Amino acid sequence: MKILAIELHRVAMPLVRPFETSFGRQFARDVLLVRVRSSVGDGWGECVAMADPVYSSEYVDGCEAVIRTYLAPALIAAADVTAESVADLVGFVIGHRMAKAAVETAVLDAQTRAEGVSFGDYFGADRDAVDCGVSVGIATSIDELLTEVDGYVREGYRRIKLKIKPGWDLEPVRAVRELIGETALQVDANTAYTRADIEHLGRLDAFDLLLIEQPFVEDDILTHIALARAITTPVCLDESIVNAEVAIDAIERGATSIVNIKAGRVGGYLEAVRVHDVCAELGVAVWCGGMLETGVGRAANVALAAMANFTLPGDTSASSRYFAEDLTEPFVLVDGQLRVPTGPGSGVEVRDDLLAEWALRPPITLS
Ligand code: NPQ
Ligand code: MG
Repeated sequence: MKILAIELHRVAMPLVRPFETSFGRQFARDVLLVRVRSSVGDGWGECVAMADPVYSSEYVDGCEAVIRTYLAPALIAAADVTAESVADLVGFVIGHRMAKAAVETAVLDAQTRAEGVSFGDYFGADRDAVDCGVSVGIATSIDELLTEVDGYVREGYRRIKLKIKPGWDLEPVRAVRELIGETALQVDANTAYTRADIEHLGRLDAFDLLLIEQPFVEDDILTHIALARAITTPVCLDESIVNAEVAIDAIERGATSIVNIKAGRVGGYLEAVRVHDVCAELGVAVWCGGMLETGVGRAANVALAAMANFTLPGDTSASSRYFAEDLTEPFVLVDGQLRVPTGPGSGVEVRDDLLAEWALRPPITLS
């Protein structure tokens, strides 16, 4: 296809409740959406970067700058663009994987819509619905946490994930384990601990957790290896896994025995499929992470999570977990699952009324 123009839309999505992690509290999702206009039709991609560089080095204004200055001009100048060639066309830019992923996804959406192929078929999904978990933020009290978790269990979520940090770990985990009985439970530290905490984290072994996610800083594979050797709870990397080669390295060295896959973190859905494949070859189960996506990103995540080696419930929650109203038709939990869209491309349609209503500024058109 020929890329005719790339539009950057900036939307503020109000969250149904503030979401607190070890790196801060979010009240709204300030999201960048990319629309490509091409010779074969339009496509959408969602950028998962946050407003501020407090979770990843990438952030929304930075992603916009990289797309405007480098990625969009490279694609618009190319004689022919396919989803499979985007990574090479933008490969001269180092890093900026979240920005690249948003653009590649928009091209993939345009391409597969034109071909009448769904994302699920394109990725090689082997089921029509996926098991869903929910990520639960740090609360202001144990009582408040239990009320929130109880609501999710009643809604049917098949796994609970608690955000933890030093000072908010053993007690909330103990209380939630008591509340939910045998329901699957895991924790995510978002890099909040250090090597000195290994013995303390070993106390989580008492609570029969599915895994502990990213306890240490992302570049520090060695400390994750030390933890994995010291405790029985499986260690799972998120922020550290930036491509398939790093996944192989971390797995072979014993730093991670389960892998969280987020397409934005690895530079796009094509690389996410590669991470899935190498993990499958190495006998390592994967699950689909989440970044508070609108329906645009959620649709792609649900399709990815329907691949064979996604054997654990993902952070692919229903739209209602985050938003009273989604930018697309809402994803609704049915018996703890979300259905994989079957229409061409991502299979969802962006609501122009909400896109305009929640816009932070008029769209920027690059051509
Ligand atoms: C994680 N996601 O697994 C991330 C962290 C996270 C669902 O726990 C705005 C944008 C706010 C991205 C808060 C979940 C966010 C965000 C948390 C990502 O580590
Ligand atoms: Mg995580």
